[in-house]
Amino acid sequence: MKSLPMPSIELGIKEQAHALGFELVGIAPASDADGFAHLEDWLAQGFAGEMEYMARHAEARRNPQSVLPDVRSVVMVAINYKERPAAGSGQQTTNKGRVSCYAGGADYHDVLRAKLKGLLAWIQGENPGVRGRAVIDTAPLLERDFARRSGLGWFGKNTMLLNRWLGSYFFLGALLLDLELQADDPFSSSHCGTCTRCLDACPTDAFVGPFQLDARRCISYLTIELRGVILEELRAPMDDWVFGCDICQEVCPWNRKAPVGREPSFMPTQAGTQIDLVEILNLSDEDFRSRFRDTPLWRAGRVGLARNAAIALGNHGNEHAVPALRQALADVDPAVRDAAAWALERIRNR
Ligand code: B12
Ligand code: SF4
Ligand code: SF4
Repeated sequence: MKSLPMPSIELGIKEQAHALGFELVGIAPASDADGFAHLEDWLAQGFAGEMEYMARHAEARRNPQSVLPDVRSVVMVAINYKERPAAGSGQQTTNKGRVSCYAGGADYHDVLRAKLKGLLAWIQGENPGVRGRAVIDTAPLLERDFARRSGLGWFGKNTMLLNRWLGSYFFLGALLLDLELQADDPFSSSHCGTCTRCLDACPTDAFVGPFQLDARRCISYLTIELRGVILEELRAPMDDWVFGCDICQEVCPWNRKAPVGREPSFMPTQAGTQIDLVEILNLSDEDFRSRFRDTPLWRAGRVGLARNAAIALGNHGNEHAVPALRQALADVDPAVRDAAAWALERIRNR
């Protein structure tokens, strides 16, 4: 009697990853990142702004060996967070600020870390002694680079990794292993064609050209990463975004037909993707801590969110916000005071 062929470890890893909720999984060899020269160029042009961790750990992004010595393979996973469109979504509501749809639910770092640890435990069950490390923005690794290389998709002109089925509303995660695995073919085609919708739609002109983003002008950087005062010319185009920005993905044709995400923890919580700006502007440190501690918005800090809320209120131009903005003129932080003064001036001039 013929015995059935043993299922390969690669197949087993993929089945487990799907069972854990990852829509995409691919395997890349643990060699130098193909796009490292692009990263060097990007840093040299100053496009990273104040994200000095990008420059500090730049060399480490050349090869995953710097994250896990003896690494042999990089298992790349992707999980969909696309929101179900709500009635009236996209509409601006008076005194509400928009939060990027990636941040309406749980913090993706926590969700992916737990799933990747589950995957590692399964692999170690099959191959005792294997060492691995899960990475979700938590170590220097060019994630989109390895995702393309493991066959997950192509670099869109908006710099997002795109997949024909999922579009770009997905998070990436990596599991570095000291186990030699059969790698998948890299994704070598591009499906952007002559389209330039993302480049044309960016309200702050953050794209220097296709595939090149000057983060210093990106609303995502301004609202989440930048500490201190936001350049005046960028405040009006920020509109009512208070945490992240989805515009260069919203306009992408590949996201139109992409399925809605299945992971329950990414579904918007009560705060959701529209938050009350006046409430945010006048939050105390303690209120901020208790409301946002375990959410993605924690990263912006009380000051960052209050500054962003003041700018969004100025852009709404609604006089109801004047008392809260006046109160913010006495905020302990100069960036909040500056944004509140700008917003009051903008409302007055309307
Ligand atoms: C720094 C960072 C940012 C910065 C800078 C973004 C940027 N485009 O570089 C800011 C704060 C602006 C940002 C914003 C966002 N980010 Co971010 N970010 C990162 C981080 C930590 C590093 C990215 C990086 O290395 N940038 C440096 C540049 C040089 O690299 P790159 O853009 O990936 O470019 C690669 C290729 O495009 C290629 N390349 C570069 N130039 C050229 C030129 C040509 C001609 C070609 C062909 C290729 C090419 O080589 C590069 C290296 O591989 C990654 C996580 C990680 N560790 O990788 C998440 C990550 C990229 N971000 C993510 C997300 C979700 C976002 C936002 C959508 C969040 C939001 N809604 O606000 C926005 C999207 C804005 C945008 N259009 O990119 C996801 C993207 C998932 C995906 N499907 O692509 C990641 C992977 C996090 C994750 N684990 O899921 N982010
Ligand atoms: S996230 Fe928004 S601001 Fe940043 S590049 Fe995309 S459209 Fe422009
Ligand atoms: S909007 Fe067009 S150019 Fe931009 S990423 Fe999508 S398909 Fe590519």
